[in-house]
Amino acid sequence: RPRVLSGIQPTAGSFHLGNYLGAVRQWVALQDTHDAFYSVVDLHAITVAQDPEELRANCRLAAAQLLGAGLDPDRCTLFVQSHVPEHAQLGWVMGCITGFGEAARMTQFKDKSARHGTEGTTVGLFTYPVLQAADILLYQADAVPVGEDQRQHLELTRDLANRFNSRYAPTFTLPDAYIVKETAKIYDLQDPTIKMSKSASSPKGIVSLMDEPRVSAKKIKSAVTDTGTEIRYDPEAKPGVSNLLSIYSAITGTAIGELELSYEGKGYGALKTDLAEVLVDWVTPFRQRTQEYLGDPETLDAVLAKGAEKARAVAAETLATVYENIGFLSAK
Ligand code: AQP
Repeated sequence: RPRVLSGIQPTAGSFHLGNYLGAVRQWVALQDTHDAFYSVVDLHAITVAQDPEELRANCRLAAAQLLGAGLDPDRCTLFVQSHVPEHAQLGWVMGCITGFGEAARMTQFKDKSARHGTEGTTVGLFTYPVLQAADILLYQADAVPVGEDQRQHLELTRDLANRFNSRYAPTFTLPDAYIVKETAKIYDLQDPTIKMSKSASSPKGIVSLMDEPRVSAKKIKSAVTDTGTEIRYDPEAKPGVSNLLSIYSAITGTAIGELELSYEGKGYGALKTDLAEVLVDWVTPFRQRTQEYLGDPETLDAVLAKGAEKARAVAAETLATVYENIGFLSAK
């Protein structure tokens, strides 16, 4: 079976609709076809300041949401990044083959550092994509299911893997980004020209999956649409309506063309009302399942402990090969 690896940060508590449709939904599907490794990437989370108690709670909340979304610990390996020390270890090695200028070209870093200012921007935020490369390469992943915003980081990962392989010895599998076009970028409900984002969206622009469903329904109903009345998928001319159609189609599995036909002659209000209902129907059981996992932290922690053990077995093997190929003296 080909292998997949992906991660999600335990920041901001609830996942948002973009995280789910862009990434987590694919994670669930890929459990059936791939040897799947999924991680709550807490080392990445601390690239911006975190409150310790909140971080701990958010880590469990992230794991519970992943299980609530349908990850099955018997069919995938679910683990917390800091439980597998090889991530930080390989991260260092990767940093030593990354050019400063190469890292400085990452657009996510440019965006985030612009938001945090010089003092608020950590070295960790700068080397984030280097650690991400280590996350992926440790597991010899063939594919990495992510949203469009991660494409550039995936290209860096491939460059670093290639560089290491040719400088030392063939060591790493070159991973491909696994990006589902239709949901690769879910947009902010209030500003459909920017992606829905934990850190950049206004509260009204983001659907947080752990919010009361009626709150999310209200946000859908007050989403910004476009001038005109026609319900048509046209991201250039009608970004707001197109975003709603993408979300609708992804949740229900109905093709966008079919949705366009069924809303012919109807107004934006009808589309929003129906989408709000569809969202509530999906998110209500998701929240219930997540809350059940949260209510049983012992089981949750046991799942994560078992996941870490499985992940470590793979990660340790790769790191040993890396150390050997670099020329480190064996510790034996
Ligand atoms: N709007 C989005 N549409 C599609 N996919 C998205 N992802 C994030 N936003 C969208 C994907 O979600 C996965 C987890 O991402 P993360 O843990 O790195 O979360 P994030 O990038 O911190 O999420 P945000 O909301 O984008 O946070 P900020 O604002 O801090 O950057 C990834 O696969 C990502 O592509």
